[in-house]
Amino acid sequence: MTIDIRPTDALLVIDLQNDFCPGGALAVSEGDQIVPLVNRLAQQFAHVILTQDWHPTGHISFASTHPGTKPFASIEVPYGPQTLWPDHCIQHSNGAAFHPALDVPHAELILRKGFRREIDSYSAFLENDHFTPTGLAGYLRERGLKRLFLCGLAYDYCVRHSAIGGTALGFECLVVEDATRAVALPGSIEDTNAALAEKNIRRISSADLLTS
Ligand code: VGL
Ligand code: ZN
Repeated sequence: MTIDIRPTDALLVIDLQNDFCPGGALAVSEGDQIVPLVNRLAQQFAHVILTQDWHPTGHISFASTHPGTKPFASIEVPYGPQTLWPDHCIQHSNGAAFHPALDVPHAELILRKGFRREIDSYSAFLENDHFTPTGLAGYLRERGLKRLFLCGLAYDYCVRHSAIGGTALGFECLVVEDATRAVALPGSIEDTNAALAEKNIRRISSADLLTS
């Protein structure tokens, strides 16, 4: 079904960065394949916001920070469980840069997240301590932006938690499923589908937004 884009809608492009694409430190299978589609989607929106995973060295989410651990394991940190990752999206590195083919010159905000060494942030709204806001909700409210279409990487981590976090703060969030790709750890896609369904967050297709 076709969804009409309103002046108070925004496209939220999550973490379309080199490290999440093939060849990157935390490569998501086919992560790069969504770039042309994201570019086309962005052309439909007056308002586009990009997020950028932006970690310092020694970040709490890096397995390398915790001797004796391996990437993709889970550990307990002061705010609860935290999945460990390979070092990725280090501030100012090429891996943290947006995919070179991402072409959204009219993007209005680049929101960096995960920049505190002691707290990871999957959600574009709330860091993983479930307490520290990123400021995005205030930005959207001040700008009168109410409905968000989410795309980017990764479906089962930052897209998932951003959609759920935005919904909890009163924004209507829809996930443009074919404009995402997943890390796909065991069960993570199924968990994400269930978590989105529980919050009544719709998964739509880019075809619902692209009329031509
Ligand atoms: C992400 C794992 C670690 C994401 C970021 O963008 O989905 N996943 N950092
Ligand atoms: Zn990260």
